[in-house]
Amino acid sequence: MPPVTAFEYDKPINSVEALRRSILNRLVYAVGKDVRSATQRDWLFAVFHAVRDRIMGCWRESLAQAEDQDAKRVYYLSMEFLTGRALTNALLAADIYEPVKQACALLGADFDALIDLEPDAGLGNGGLGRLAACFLDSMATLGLPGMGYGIRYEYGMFAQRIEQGQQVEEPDYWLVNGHPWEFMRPEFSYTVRFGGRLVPQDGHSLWLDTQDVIATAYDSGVPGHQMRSVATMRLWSARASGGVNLDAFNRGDYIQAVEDKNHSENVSRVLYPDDRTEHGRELRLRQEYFFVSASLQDILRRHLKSHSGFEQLADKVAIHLNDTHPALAVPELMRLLLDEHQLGWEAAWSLCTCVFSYTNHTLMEEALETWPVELLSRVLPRHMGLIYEINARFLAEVHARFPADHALLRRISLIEERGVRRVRMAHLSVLASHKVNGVSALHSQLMVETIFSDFVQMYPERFCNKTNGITPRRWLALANAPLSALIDSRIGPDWRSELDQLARLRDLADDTEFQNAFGLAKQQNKRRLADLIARCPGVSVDPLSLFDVQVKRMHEYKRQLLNVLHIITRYHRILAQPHADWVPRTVIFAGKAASAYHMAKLIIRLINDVARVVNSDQRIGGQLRVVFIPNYRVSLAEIIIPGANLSEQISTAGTEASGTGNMKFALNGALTIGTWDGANIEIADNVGRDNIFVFGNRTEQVAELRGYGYQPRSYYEGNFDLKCAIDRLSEGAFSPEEPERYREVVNTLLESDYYQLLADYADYVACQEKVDDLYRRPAAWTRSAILNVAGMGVFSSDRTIGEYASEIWGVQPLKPAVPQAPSLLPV
Ligand code: 26V
Repeated sequence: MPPVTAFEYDKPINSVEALRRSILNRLVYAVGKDVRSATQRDWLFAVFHAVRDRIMGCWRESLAQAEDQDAKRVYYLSMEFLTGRALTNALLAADIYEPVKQACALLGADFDALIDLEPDAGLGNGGLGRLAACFLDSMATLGLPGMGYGIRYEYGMFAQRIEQGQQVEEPDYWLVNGHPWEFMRPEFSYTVRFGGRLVPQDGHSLWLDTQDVIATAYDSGVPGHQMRSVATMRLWSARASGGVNLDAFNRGDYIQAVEDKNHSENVSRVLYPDDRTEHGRELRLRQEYFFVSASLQDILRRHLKSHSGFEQLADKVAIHLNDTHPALAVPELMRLLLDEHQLGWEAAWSLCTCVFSYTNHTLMEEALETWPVELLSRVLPRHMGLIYEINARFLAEVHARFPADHALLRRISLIEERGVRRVRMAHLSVLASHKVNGVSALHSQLMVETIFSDFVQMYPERFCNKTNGITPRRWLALANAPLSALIDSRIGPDWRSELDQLARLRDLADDTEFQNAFGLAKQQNKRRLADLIARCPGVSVDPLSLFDVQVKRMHEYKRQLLNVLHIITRYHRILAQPHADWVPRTVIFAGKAASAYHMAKLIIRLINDVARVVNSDQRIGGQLRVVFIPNYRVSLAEIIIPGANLSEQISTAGTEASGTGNMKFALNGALTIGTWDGANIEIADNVGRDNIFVFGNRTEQVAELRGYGYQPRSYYEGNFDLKCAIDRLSEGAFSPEEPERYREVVNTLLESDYYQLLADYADYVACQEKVDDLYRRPAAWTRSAILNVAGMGVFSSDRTIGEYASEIWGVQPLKPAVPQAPSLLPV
C-alpha cells in the first residue's frame, strides 16, 4: 500500500441524493439512532454532522495552506463571540441550503422545525461580541489566515423572560444537549497559573506555589462565503489541574475533593453580563487571564513549530485586543518571553509593540476597565511586577520628552493613584500597541480628543479609525430571503461578497415595478414578524402599520426612555383627536438589561406597563400598539430586523461608539431615525441626508449644555406635551396599582437627566411627524428605503476587515489551493 497522503479522503458530494444518504448515515453512525427512533434533536444532529463533514476538507486545507505558505497570521483575542446559530449560516456558505432542505423532506424530517431547535451560541453581550463574530465570517470570506480566541462559556448570555412586565433572568445552559459543531482538542491543553509567590533568581523571577487550571481547546469552523476558506474559532474550557484534590481524597473526603475540582473549573463557567459599572470582580479577572494565557501559549507553540526562535515573530504574528478585556496579554507575552524563553527586556518589549494592536469600543468613563493593584498583586503577582516595570520605563520616557509637565505623568501613568490604586487597562493597551483604532469616524475623533489625548502627544501615528461593518451573508442573505431574491434578480448574486454592488440598485429607486416588488418583500417580512409577535408576547399587530423598532441592550445612554416619551405623547394626541388621520404605528422593543442595572430594568417594566395601557385602550382604535419581545438574541434579530420600517438609533450624541444594529436595519431597507452619533453619521453620508431622519443636539452642544449647567426642568416647563407625558408618568397613569412605581424615572429626568433626553425631546417628536408624512407616501418611502439599501456597500465587515488586514495587521489572503478533483464517494 502507498503511504496515506495529507488530503486523502472522500470528498463529499452535494446532490440531494448524496446529502440524503449522508444525513441518514450520520443519524446511524454519529447519533446512534435510526429513522424509526429519531427525535427532532437527533435529526438536527444528523444534519449538523453531514454539513460539518462538508466544511472539514476546506477547513483542514485552510490550516495547511497557512502552514505551508508560512503566512503571517492574525489572532483576534476577544472575551466574546456572539455567533448565534451555526447551521443555517454553514448551509448558505457551502451553498447547500436548498438541497439539504429537500433531502430532509425526503427523509420525512421537518427542516424548518429542526433548524429552529438549534440554540444560539450566546457567548457575548451585544455589539462587541457580535462584531467579533462578523469579523471571523469576513476573515474566512477574504481567506485571511488566523483565528479567533475566546472562552467556551458553559452558560452564555442569560435568557430573559418577562413576568408581570418585569425582566426575569434564567441561566442559558446552551451546551445541555451537546454541541455537534465543535471539536474538543485535548492535545492543545495548557496550564494557567494563579496566585503563588515570587522568588527572585539571577535577575529573573521564579513564580512558585501557584494554583493551576488547565485550559483545553475546543475548535469550531467558521465557513466563509462559498467556502473560500474556513476560519477557526478556538475557545478555551477550564479543567482542574490535578483532577481531584488528592489530600482531601486521601483523607477520605471524596465530596470535598470533587467540590474543589468544580471550583477551579468555574473560570469558564459563565459570561459576565455587561453592566459597565461592574468591576473588581475577581472571577472576571481570572477569566481574562485564563484565556489570554492559554491563547499566547498556543500562539508561541505554533510559532516555534516552524521557527527556531522569535526573530521573526513580528513578521509572522499579529495579535489583536478586542477592547481591553484581553489586555493582560501584554504582561503575559512579556512573562513568556522573559521567564520561559530568556529574552532580554528590550527585545521582548519591542516584540510586544510590533505584534499587538487594540480596538477601543467605548469612551464612557465607567466602562473603562481598571483593576485594583491589590487584586492583581494577589492573583497575578508576576504580571503586576511586569506592569510596574513597563510603567516605570514609560514614565521615564514621558518625563524625558516633557520634563516640565508634572500633571502629565499622573494622567498618563498606567496606575491611577487617586483613592484605591488601580491599573488602567486602556493605557496599558495603547502603550503596547502599534495601532489603536476607534470604531466610527466620530468615535475615533473623540477618542483622540478625550481619553487618549495625552498618548496622542507621545505617539500620534498610532491612532486610526476603522468603521465597523456587518456580514451581508447573515444579515441580508440569511435573514432576508425575499429581499435577497429580489436583489439577485436585478443585479445578480455577487453582492454577497462585494457589497458595493448594491449601489447598482440606485438606478432602480424610481422604477415603479421594482418599488412594488421591494414593498412586497418588506410586507412578507413584516408578516413573519407579526406572526412572531402574535406567538410571543401574544399581541396582535397590523402588518400594514408602520413598524417602528428599537432593539439593542437596555442602557440609559441608548435612550429607550426617549422613545417611550414619544409613545406617551402620541397616545395623548390620538386620545385628543381620535378621528384625525393618524399613521398607524407598532412600536417594537427588545433588549436585555444587565441583572444589576436597576434603571434599565425599570425601563423594561415601564415599556410593558405603557404597552398594557395603550394596547387595551379601545378609544385609540388600534392606531398605536406597543410590544416588548422577550429574550432578544441573534436568531430573533434575524426575524425582527428585516421586518422593520423604522430603525431607532437615538443615543445621546457622543455616547454610542458606532452601533452595528443601525447598519443591519438600513441594509434591510428600514429608514433610520437617529442622532448625529456613531456610525449614524456615516450612514447618512452614504444613503444621502434626504433618506435619513436626523434630530437632536450634536456632540458639541451636548458638551456645551453639560458645561453650562444643564437644566432639564426648563424643557419640562416649556413644553406642554413633554410636561403632560412626564406628569402622567408621575401620577402613575401607567401603573395605577402602584402610582409611585416610576417616581425614580421622573426624578432622574427632572433632576439630572444625564443623557439629555429632555433637551432632544421636542426635535425628536417633530422628526417623528416627518416620518409619518413620508410613510403616507408609500412610493416615496420605498424609494428612500431602496436608496438606503443601495448605500450600504461600505458597511460590509469585509471592507472593515480588509482595512484591518492591510493597515493594522499586515496580513495577506492565503493563496488559494489548486482545486482537486473530487472522488465520487459520498461521506
Ligand atoms: C463592559 C463590561 C464590563 C464588565 C462586565 C462585562 C462587560 C462587557 C462589555 C463591556 C463594554 C463593552 C463595550 C461595547 O460593547 N461597546 C460597543 O461596541 C460595539 C462594537 O464596536 C459598538 O458598535 C457599540 O457602539 C459599542 O457600545
